Amino acid sequence: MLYPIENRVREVKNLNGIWNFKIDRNNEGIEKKWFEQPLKDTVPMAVPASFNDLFTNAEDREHVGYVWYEREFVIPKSWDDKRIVLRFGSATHHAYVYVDGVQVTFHKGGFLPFEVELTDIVEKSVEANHRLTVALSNILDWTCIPCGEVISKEGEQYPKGYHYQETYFDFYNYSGLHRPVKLYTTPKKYIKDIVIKTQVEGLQSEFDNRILMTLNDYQEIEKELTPSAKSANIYVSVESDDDVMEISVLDENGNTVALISDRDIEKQEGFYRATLTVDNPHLWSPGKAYLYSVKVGGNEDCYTEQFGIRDIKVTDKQFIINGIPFYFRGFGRHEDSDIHGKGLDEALNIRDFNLLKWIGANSFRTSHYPYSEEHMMLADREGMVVIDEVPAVGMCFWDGNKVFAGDRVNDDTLNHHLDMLESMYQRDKNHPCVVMWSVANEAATHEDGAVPYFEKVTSKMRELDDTRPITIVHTSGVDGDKVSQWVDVVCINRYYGWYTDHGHTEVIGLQIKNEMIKWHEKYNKPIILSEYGADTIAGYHKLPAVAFTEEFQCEYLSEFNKVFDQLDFMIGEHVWAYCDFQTKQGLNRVDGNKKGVFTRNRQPKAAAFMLKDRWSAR
Ligand code: GCB
Repeated sequence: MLYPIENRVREVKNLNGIWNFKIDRNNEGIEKKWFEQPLKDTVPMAVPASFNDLFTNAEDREHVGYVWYEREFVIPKSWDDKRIVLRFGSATHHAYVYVDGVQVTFHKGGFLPFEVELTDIVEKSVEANHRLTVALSNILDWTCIPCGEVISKEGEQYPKGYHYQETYFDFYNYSGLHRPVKLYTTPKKYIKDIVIKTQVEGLQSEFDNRILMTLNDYQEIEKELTPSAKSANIYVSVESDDDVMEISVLDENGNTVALISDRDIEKQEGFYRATLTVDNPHLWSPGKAYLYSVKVGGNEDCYTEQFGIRDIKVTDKQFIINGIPFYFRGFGRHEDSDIHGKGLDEALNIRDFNLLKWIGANSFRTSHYPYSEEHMMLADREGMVVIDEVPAVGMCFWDGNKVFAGDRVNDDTLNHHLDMLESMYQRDKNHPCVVMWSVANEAATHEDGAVPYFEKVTSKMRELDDTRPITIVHTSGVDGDKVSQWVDVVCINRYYGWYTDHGHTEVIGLQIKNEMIKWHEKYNKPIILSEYGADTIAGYHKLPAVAFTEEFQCEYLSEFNKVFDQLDFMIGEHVWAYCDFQTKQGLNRVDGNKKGVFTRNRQPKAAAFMLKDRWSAR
């Protein structure tokens, strides 16, 4: 799916701003056809934003079910001959969309974009002004990802109608129109999609296969080797109902470095293919981004898509980017901030990337859902390596109850999961920052029912993309896990000394080392510790350290880090978490999860300086 861009034949109109908003307290609006008339008794609401933290009362903040958004938009006369599309960056989680009282689309899945063509609808209307209404539900159940269920309780202990949204994941169920809403135009015959794959020839940064044990070893080769290659083949495949006349590759300065025109383009029923070659390409490398563009010129339409040239290989002990073994240092993160919730905040994103660079991080995982397109574009530009995760989270019970036995995760969940993989791939396929797909976080992969489920999930991901490795992020133990035969890299979340043997940092080294060795013996694949961390209250100090102090977080993380430096198959450390974030209320959550190395307001705790010291190249 292409991102809306502006050029001489395409226009974009932003529908962000203040919309009318109404909470559907009895979840009756759809039945009563609220969409047919302008909404009554509305309050102002910001888009993009989560609606939750903008309210001052619990009833509105915690509303379970539908909320309604409404605004007007105008189609300028100059758009008369254009194809007009309405596009949502995301709507969390399920949305019915109406224009002038008529349903134009429905979308399920809160973290990926969707769009609908409006040309016919607006053409039929004599008015320039149109009413856009969105009925948005934040209910999570077992037919969707993330999974959840609405719990109702009755009896004399509970007020009438008592219910709440239960989730089995650790972030607040922020809801709303979280990402930009846009109208855009294309010519009537238009370019539908562009897939760009690259193949690097003659890598010259091949390293000498010495054993890489410590983070320092990786930093040495990072300094020694400059990624370079003799040439690169760029395979471009375009889906279009406009005739494609020219496909070219532009460098960062806009110079054409390869071009194929009409008669050399392979054509087959709406699909156009070309292979272009770039000599001595600038490679897209971690921390050293270089972005080329493919420009597709049609008879009527034109689209320019950025991409990077880079090579990825995975061995039994290494993750190799452009011939150079790569060590993931960084975080699991969240799109989360005060007031905005999960709403896109471009200023916050810039601060985040500046902090990631300051601390010496080279990568992050989009735990636990694909982040905004604007976020991914920044990662491309900043050379930040990304593990892109589908919103498959909340598929595990900690009390021994089964999730994959049939009555919870079911065929609908699976189908939705497969749809979301496809939609994530379609959105992010051309981003060089994405080096690996994560198809789930902490699912109960020790259950028998998880086996057929993840066989389908992993093969779908491979069918979609034959260029990137895949992973599943585990909570299951090494003996129980039943699915890692299908992944390329084993990612494990571990909290030794926190959720087990709480406060005892002296057990961490032994426990993590023993376990990592067993995982590697079992699967012979490289391992990333994709989460480890301790809740830490900023400004809370104690000597000797106790849990929740800044000193404890430093000691805790260091115990893990020491072990990573002793195992040559460990290829990364992603601390949980980048910064503090909001969760549902819970006995072990004091206004959210405090495992951040930065506060929710993006200021450093002591561990940030400790990690900066470890991660920064010398
Ligand atoms: C995990 C989850 C993450 C939680 C974290 C924690 O394993 O993947 O979503 O926030 O643990 O802090 O408990």
